[in-house]
Amino acid sequence: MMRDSTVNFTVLHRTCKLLVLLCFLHISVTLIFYVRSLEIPFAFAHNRRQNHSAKNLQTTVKDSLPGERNLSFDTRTTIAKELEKCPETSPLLVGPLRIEFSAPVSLDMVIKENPNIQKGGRFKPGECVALQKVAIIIPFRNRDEHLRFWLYYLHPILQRQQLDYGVYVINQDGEEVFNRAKLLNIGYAEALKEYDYDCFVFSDVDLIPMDDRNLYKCFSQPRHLSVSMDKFGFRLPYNQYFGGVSSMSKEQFLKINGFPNNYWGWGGEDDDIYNRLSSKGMSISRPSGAVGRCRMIRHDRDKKNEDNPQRFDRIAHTRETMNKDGIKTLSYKVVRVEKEQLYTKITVDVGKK
Ligand code: UDH
Ligand code: NGS
Repeated sequence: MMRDSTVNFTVLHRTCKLLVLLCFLHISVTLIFYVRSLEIPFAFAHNRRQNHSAKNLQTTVKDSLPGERNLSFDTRTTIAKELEKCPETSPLLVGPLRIEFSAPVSLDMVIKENPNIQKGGRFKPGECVALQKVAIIIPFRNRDEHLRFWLYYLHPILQRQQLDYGVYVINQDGEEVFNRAKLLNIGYAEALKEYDYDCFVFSDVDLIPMDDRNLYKCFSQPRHLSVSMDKFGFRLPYNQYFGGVSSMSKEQFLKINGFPNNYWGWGGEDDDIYNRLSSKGMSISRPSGAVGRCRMIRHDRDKKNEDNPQRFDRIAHTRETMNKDGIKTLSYKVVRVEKEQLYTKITVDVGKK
């Protein structure tokens, strides 16, 4: 009897041990599966975050993840590369514009109304990759009031045109005779030091387009943009007129050796540029008279910009002089570079007559 109960006890003991072992095994397996089940959603979350970032690259900088808003201009450039190209015709254009100069404008006001302009007067669209990189070059001296109007009207227009652009005000230092064409050459050279521009718009500071369909970009031929000015009764003063606002690709500009450096004072330099273009077999592209309407801000004659008495003789010899005088022989000194919010001001010593 005693032996039987001992045997039973031993069997029971073994069975219990087996059960405990089984329980332990079960718990271990359950634990392993539990831990793995925790890793699965983690892995999903990880993948989803990556997809989300990729999607952002394809949409706009404005849709960026928190923390991306403070990206530098260069980082935003990298992101923009993933966007689609902008359309040939921007959907943001509105057509004819009301332009008036009766009430003065302040720079603070222009800055507030154009929050997407980057320091130095740089902009690129957030929704697509601009078709051209455009440097806008303004020859300048003592025309601050005109510059404020120009910035006030042009920044919104250029943004609606979906351009990747920068505004460069080339300020002639000192009191010597003004040299518009040389300042434009300097603007070309200085802008290229900063960014890989492929198009250059040369604009007087006192000319404002009256229609945003007048595109400040480059075309297959050099472009004349200020074709229909109020002061000329909204028509060209003469067929070869190339003054005011014009645009040229880098290639077109280099083909004519840039602009002349030796037109001191008023007049003729734009005719010389026209002669250069036609001598190289290029024609002038223009918007229609309606789209090309523009207003000039009335002003008194500037000091140190009197009529250049040599201009008629110079324009009679463009073909002979253009290879010796131009961007290849440009010489000047940069006095100061100021990165304002709405433009880059480059003060230069152009030398004297
Ligand atoms: N500019 C300045 N400061 C000057 C002179 C010229 O900023 O002291 C710039 C400015 O961008 C201006 C451009 O150069 O828009 C052309 O100047 P301009 O004097 O040649 O042309 P604008 O149409 O005045 O402004 C024309 C004066 C009328 C001359 C008539 C001659 N018979
Ligand atoms: C021509 C000038 C151009 C000038 C144009 C318009 O006569 O440089 O008038 O001038 N050519 C010569 O003098 C050789 S404007 O009325 O805008 O002052 O751009």
